[in-house]
Amino acid sequence: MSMSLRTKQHPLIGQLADRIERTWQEYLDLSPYQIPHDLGYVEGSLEGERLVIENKCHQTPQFRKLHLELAQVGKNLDILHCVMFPHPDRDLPIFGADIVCGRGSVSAAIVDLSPVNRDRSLPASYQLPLFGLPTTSFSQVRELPEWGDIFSDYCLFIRPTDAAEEATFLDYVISMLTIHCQIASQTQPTTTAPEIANFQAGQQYYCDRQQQNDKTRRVLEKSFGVEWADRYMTTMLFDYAAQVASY
Ligand code: BLA
Repeated sequence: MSMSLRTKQHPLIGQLADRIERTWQEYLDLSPYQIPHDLGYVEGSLEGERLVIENKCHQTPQFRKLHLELAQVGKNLDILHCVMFPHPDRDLPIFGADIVCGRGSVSAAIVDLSPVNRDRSLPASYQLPLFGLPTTSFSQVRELPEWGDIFSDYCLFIRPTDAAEEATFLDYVISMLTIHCQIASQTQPTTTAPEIANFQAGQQYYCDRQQQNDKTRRVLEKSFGVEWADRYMTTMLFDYAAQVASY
């Protein structure tokens, strides 16, 4: 399960990518997910620096798509992006994480379990385990952007300032991911159409909001152009199941 970029990136990215994959393997029953044929590995350099993207995806009985992406812009910008989209017939939040490193230091590290049901609350089964997460303290907590109303109270958005804070962030991500995988693997599908429509609408809202992240869009546009960036954001990064899948 090795990806070639990770050895060239900021060490926090390689460490998190390895631990995410190990956690998935430990708790979930992974099978292959078909990435659109031209989007697994992409390279571009239109007007800016060279952008290299490596994607890896899986699916499981609970998740429509587990997506881990590593990207590198020139020599100076390293990115890890991870999103777990549940099948829309499960009352499961969306796990998402993003790390952006510029010139050797991490500028943004974010993780969340974002609720998708109508009242935007996490399922009851998550409350106690998440409440039990160790409390963290970081010297630079960042303010969420305007489109960030999708994130839960457990969202962590920081700029780690030293190795100890990086390690604390890493542990928090993996604790949250482990809770999610454990609960998800015991969750049964819902069969009522209104509930499925509710979860689907929540996932769509999440994707619509994430597509408003201009910082991501601009990086992609600079190397691949406006149209390609839009297609990538809507089909690879934040696509939602348009119909109830037949599985
Ligand atoms: C911020 N995302 C950013 C930034 C860049 C990217 C350059 C600005 C860094 C900073 O403010 O310090 C770029 N992120 C990318 C690119 C990809 C990517 C190019 O994933 C993929 C190819 N973003 C996500 C997910 C979350 C997320 C899953 O993809 C959260 C779960 C959040 N990224 C996120 C947030 C910001 C950010 C909240 C800060 C936005 C802001 O401050 O305006």
